[in-house]
Amino acid sequence: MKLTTAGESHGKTLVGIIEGLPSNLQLDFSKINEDLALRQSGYGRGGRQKIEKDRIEVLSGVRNLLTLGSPLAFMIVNADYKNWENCMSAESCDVTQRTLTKVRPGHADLTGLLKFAQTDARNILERASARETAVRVAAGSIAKQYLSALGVQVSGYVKSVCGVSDGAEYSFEQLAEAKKHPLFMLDEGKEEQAMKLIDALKERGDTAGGVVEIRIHGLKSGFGSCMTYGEKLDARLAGALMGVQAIKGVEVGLGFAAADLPGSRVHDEIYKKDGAFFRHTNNAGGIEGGMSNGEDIIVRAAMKPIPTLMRGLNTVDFVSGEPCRAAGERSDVAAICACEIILESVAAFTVAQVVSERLGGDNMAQVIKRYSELY
Ligand code: EPS
Repeated sequence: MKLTTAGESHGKTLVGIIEGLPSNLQLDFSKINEDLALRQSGYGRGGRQKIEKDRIEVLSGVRNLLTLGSPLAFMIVNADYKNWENCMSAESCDVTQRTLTKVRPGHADLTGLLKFAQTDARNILERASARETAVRVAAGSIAKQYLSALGVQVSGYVKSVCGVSDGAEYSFEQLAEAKKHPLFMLDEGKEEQAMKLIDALKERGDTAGGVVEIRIHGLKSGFGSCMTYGEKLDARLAGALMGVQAIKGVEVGLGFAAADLPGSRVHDEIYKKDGAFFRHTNNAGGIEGGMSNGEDIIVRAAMKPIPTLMRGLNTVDFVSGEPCRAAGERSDVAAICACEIILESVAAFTVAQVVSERLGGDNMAQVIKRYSELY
């Protein structure tokens, strides 16, 4: 299973193509659009989300709500394009409008300009923009429907915002509550505190990041491999999560905390009852030897603060070479809720890829039968 995305932030449309889906997967488009709306939601988002109303429009690969086994192509239209057509069109247009040369620290602007031999960072940032993640959310939502047919669920919540951290542990079932909250947090006191902090940062023209936890529930053991490093499930998930804009760190299970503890307090002891193996703890985050072990898979990712600050940071104008403040027309203050649903989607797509690599299957009935035969 493979996803290709295309599209610029203020271009005509975003596009996705998924190859390798089996036939006869029943799709619920309203669920995909719900995930797209969640990506646009959350406390601290900026003006752009008032313009967009993201919806999936399927172009091929589906008939009467059922996948055909052919490439599934879809688009998500950029409503803002009408305001940018005169400088973003593929046809001849006026590229002297909306140029960006006051390169933003933390964004792709400067390194992209040098690498792609450009003088206007617009040619870099349009693609580097997190707008592209709308496609990954739609694809991840389809992957969730594929996994759901096997009894595998994916969920998550926001664990911290700019240092306001929820240290509690929650059951998988409790995570469903998170999306009802303005910051997808489960501790209301912490959430209140985080919202006040976002207000204060907005006032100061500053931005926030945070930490998101994603869980995959119900995946049988043996997905991934201990035999070749590229097939390790933790490596696949970490690579996919790190591939999301603004992610600077990923951990699995206890993660970095495991390095500070003796082995007796880290490794999950193994028991057997009625023919089934189980553990009382899940410090490994559901992955041992690069393979799922049947417990919940737990991954956390750290999002850096948004690099477009309304107050601007010190930088240099790429064309004049003069010191200046970085550009900032409008910006999200925090996009941690978007980050949560994006990471959930990317994790779901990665697990769906790993499942389809192991099980193959031309049609859903075959996939479901093969999955049911596993331990
Ligand atoms: C982004 C800048 C902002 C964000 C955008 C990502 O867009 P604009 O420049 O239009 O104000 O809103 O994210 C989205 C549009 C989105 O849908 O997530 C950036 O520079 O990365």
